[in-house]
Parts: sequence; structure tokens; C-alpha cells
Amino acid sequence: MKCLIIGPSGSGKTTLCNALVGYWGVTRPTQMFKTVGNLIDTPGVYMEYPTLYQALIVSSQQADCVLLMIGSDQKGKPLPSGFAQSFPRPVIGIISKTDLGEAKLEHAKAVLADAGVKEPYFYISSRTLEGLDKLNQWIIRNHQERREHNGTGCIGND
Ligand SMILES: Nc1nc2c(ncn2[C@@H]2O[C@H](COP(=O)(O)OP(=O)(O)O)[C@@H](O)[C@H]2O)c(=O)[nH]1
Ligand SMILES: [Mg+2]
Repeated sequence: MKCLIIGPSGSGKTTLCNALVGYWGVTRPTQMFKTVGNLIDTPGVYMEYPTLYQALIVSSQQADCVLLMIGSDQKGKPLPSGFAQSFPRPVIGIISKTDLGEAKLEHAKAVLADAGVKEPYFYISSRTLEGLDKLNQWIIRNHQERREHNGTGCIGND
């Protein structure tokens, strides 16, 4: 099971990808699509220019699902209304940086709902590790189900 992870710059995509494979280090703005374990990390810039949305939509076809991540420190409206509906794969919402406090979660939830992402969402912090087990278990469980279903657990040959 592969998940394409998308979201605005700074939402914590790369930190999450690294945390799930046990790598801790300073992240830099991501320049390219990069596979890390079961996740495909994407540059946040693809969410900043509507002309680049199509690249994310096409890439999602190589994945089983899309993880759309919003930081709980997100301000403003980073996604167009109904954005999730453009994807030919299930879109699962992740709200990151829960360590910044409960008060900040409401805006992130409203952003995901407006983008057409259905609850329940995953709530995670790559800093305190809150929610990472639950997310990882969900990814692994779906991976196993795919294996049982089609014998490979992966789309394509890898
Ligand atoms: N407080 C907090 N900061 C985080 C968390 N995850 C990432 N960050 C910080 O957010 C910034 C952007 O992270 P990065 O993973 O590069 O975001 P990306 O652009 O979505 O890949 C970095 O300074 C990270 O240290 C988190 O769970 N909590
Ligand atoms: Mg990144």
C-alpha cells in the first residue's frame, strides 16, 4: 500500500515520512517526489500553484490513497473548496503538529472539511509522536489487506 502525501509547505510532510522510518533530522524544502517507506513525499510548492495540481492528481494514480496533511498552525485558506474530489483515490485527512495545542485544531479541521475531506482525520505530532502508531498501523493494515486481496501489496512491480 502506497500513500501519496500532499499538503502545503511547512505542514510537516517530510518530517512525518522521516519519523515513520526512524530518521530524525532537519528538513529542507522538498524539491522532488520521493518515496520513503510506504509514503511518497511531495514538494509543498505543488499545492501553491493551481497549474501544478494536475501533477499531484496524475501521481496519485501510482498510489493507493492520498494523505492530505494540514498543520494545526495553518493560517488562511491553503486549499480550494472541494479539492479532494479531484483525486481518483481515497483522500484521508491528517492534522499535524498537535503538540501546538488543542485551540489550533479547529481551523485545520475546517480547512479539511472545506476541501471535501471526510472525517475521521488522523491527529499526529512528529515531535511528541502522538498518533504516529495509529497512522502506521492503519497503513500496515491496509497494506496487508491489499496483499491478501491481490497477492502483491503493491501497485506496479515494486
Ligand atoms: N511543533 C511541530 N513542528 C513540526 C512537526 N512536524 C514538523 N514540524 C516542523 O515544521 C517545519 C516544516 O516541516 P517539514 O516536514 O519540512 O514540512 P513539509 O514542507 O510539509 O515537508 C519544520 O520546521 C519541522 O521541524 C510537529 O509535529 N510539531
Ligand atoms: Mg517537505
